[in-house]
Amino acid sequence: MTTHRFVPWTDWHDPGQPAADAARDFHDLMKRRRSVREFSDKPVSLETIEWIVRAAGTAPSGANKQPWRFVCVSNPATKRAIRVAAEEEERAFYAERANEEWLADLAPLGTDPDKSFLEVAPWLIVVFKLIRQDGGGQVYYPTESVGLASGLLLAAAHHAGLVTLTHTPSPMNFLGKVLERPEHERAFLLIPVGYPADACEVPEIALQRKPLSEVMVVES
Ligand code: IYR
Repeated sequence: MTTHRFVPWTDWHDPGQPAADAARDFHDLMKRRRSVREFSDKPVSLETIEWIVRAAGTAPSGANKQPWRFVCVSNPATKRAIRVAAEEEERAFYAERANEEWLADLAPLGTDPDKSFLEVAPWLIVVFKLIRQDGGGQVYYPTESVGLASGLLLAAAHHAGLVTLTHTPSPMNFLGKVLERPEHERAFLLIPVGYPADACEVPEIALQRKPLSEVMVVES
């Protein structure tokens, strides 16, 4: 029988200030994150992207199976192929797949089938969910796990002074084809990463967040 070792854990993060102050500071940083569609072509180093992906990979996951792959694309030809394929899906989405309510909800965002940011942003991080381990073993709660990792990825990029877009071309299976990923990897999110364009704008609704009273219920 295998013995499962436990090891002492001592590097718990002590913020060195009251928890409420540390929590407020983090909130003040995170509230400045916006989904951005106007990117600069200013380069971002591979090292930066590697640290961001490492941070994403610290997320908790079902039975610690870490069911994710982050395909990081800076190659212009590959970015172009992704843009072309994404725009084809998006044209169908805007012309026929989306219903009236969905289109009305998107109107304030000003989105359309033009996805030029997919070629402008220096990096596209394509997040894949593993529905089985590479060796074929089971994974658990892969959707929750990869969602958590993606959230950390967005926070890590923001912390590094970069901007992101959580892009969900629909359907997304073209990404597995363009990037020649194996069958057990399912495209989950397409995240352009870079710097904002000069005079970058975001929709006004991107500034609105629900008040605590709407999102929080306290039972004490
Ligand atoms: N995938 C489309 C539409 C879209 C859908 C949602 I929900 C958004 O929050 C934003 C866009 C597009 O990217 O244009």
